[in-house]
Amino acid sequence: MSKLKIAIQKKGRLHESSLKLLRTCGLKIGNSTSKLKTQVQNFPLEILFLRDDDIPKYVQQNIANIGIIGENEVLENEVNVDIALKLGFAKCRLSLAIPRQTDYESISFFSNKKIATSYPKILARYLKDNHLTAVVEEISGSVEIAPGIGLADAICDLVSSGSTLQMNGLKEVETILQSQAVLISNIGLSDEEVKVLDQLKFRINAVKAARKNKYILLNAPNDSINKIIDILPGMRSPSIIPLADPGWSSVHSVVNEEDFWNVIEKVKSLGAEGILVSSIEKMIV
Ligand code: PRT
Ligand code: ZN
Repeated sequence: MSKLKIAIQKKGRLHESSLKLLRTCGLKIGNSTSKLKTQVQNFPLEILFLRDDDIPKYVQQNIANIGIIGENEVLENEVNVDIALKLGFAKCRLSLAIPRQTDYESISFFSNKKIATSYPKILARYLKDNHLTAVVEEISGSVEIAPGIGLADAICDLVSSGSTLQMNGLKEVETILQSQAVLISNIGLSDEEVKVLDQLKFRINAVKAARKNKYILLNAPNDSINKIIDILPGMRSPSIIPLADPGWSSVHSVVNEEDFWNVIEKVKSLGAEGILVSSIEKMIV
């Protein structure tokens, strides 16, 4: 079977979560991740540890066949790679922010203003799409201090909690794009390589589905079972097992985390008791 090379960030925000995802997929990865590369012992994969800025380019050139990277880097680097999967972590947005005291009415505020950013290409495209002319000042880091030191009128930077903006006296006024970690792949992989990629995607999807769902077990009076089944659809339908106590059954199902509290309240009001909830490690749908 052919082996794939995957590039992940050497250190930084994506490093730990990328390794954790691969390990949760059952991949045995040694602890010496300070090296440039390491072999996965039980899956045809070699891991390369790189600066995140270099990953899109390396995947485009097929030096690494696949990679894990923020969507923002894929868009900024304007590379031709496939986005194989969205991974659901490192969620953030690229936004425009201005000093807190400055009045803001509409995007035309930015006309002829100076905007500091590490994302000059995405920003230039956004300005063009909105028919605005502004000066883009490219800086490689600490973008949030630019207005305070008089370098720019505004910034365009990644935001997650918003506390960096707040600490620097800035307010977010426009969102340019939403981003999260993605699995990217070279567009010319061989059939054999695509097979390995598909196996990896299958495992990642199982991990993602498991993270979003909880396993729920409860006891319910038989006369409300039908209503409970409607609330707890499960993967196909819930399992109903009679209890030794006549008139009662045990219900096993899967609930989406987003509906979780809502579902619990409803089943409780229908007489459910002894509700147990546990996390799911893998979920193959
Ligand atoms: O060294 P290397 O070049 O590999 O790493 P890097 O320093 O360029 O990247 P790194 O590790 O900081 O971020 C890697 C990726 O994480 C980014 O490309 C994004 O896809 C993703 N990500 C998610 C973020 C954030 N959230 C984030 N909040 N990247 C950066 N930030 C920064 C932001 O630039 C700002 O300075 O965090 C600050 C804002 O955070 P809040 O929580 O205060 O709003
Ligand atoms: Zn970087």
